[in-house]
Amino acid sequence: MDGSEVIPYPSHSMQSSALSPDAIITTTMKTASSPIALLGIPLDLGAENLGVDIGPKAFRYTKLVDKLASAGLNVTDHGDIPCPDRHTAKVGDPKQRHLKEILAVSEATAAKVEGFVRAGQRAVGLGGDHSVTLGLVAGASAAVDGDIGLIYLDAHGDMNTAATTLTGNIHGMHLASLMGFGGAELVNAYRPSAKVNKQNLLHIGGSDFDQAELELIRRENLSAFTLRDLLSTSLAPLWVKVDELASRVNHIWISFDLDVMNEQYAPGAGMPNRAGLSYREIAAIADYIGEKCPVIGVDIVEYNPLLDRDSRTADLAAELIAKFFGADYSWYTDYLAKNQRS
Ligand SMILES: [Mn+2]
Repeated sequence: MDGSEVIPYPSHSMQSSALSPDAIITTTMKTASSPIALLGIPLDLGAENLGVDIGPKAFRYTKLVDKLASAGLNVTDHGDIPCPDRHTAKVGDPKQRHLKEILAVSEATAAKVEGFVRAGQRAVGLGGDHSVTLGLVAGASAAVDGDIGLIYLDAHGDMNTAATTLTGNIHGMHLASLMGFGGAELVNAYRPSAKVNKQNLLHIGGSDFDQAELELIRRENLSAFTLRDLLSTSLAPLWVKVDELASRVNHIWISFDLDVMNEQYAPGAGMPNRAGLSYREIAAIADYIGEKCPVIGVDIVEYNPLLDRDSRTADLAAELIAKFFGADYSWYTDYLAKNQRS
């Protein structure tokens, strides 16, 4: 074999690369747009996983705002919504535990978020258990007259009602409430009626649905791209669903329960998950959403710092918030920022 037969190595490998030059340019040209208002909701009354109430404080200790700023995002921290302590709060209705307190926190949260969005800002909500999403989405929805899609990443359905719940914990019900299913108190939180049209939900990464949730999904023809769908088909069908949603609404809220991740990548979750998404899967999903969707707000919920290891979960959360907003923060961008010579 003589040298003339050698195939030039770089051109061949570049042509077969999945990431086209166009995609590379798009990725590096990401820039920040409207300012972002950050709000903590240190609520744990919707769940029974002790430790999620200190999530917002721990996110701040791990310099979340600085990380997002390094991604080019203009973030202002508006502090925390005051939340009652579980040791003094009364349970009330055992089928909707702490309903009264959760409604009060939801209304205060919604009023803040409605104000942020009406002022042209995007929002970040830090949980707290997942019931904080009730107020966050209610506020965003009010500001845009209900023209809102909801991309909901969670291992669970969160679509029980007081009639179907097995635990009485509201962090398993608020998604049903946001779409108008279930008891009047939760459905009518902040504003009367549903906050999100059921056709504008995209649930991603589910693996542990209750029977009543599966029945609701089938009966109402809700859109869910489950972990099994992902493993069966990979991500291309999800891109179609994301594109469809982005074409139907002018605003999208992203709700991210850390338990959608495999526990290797997010050990600090309220309910650590032995199944769940890998880092490369969520990085690709968040990147795609950030590129294609008009994201008006992001919540990161069920962060339990007591179970985190080396801030791995907090770092992942910062990276995903940046990606969902079309920016970039990662180990790699951090490395570049620290080693830039000019
Ligand atoms: Mn959840």
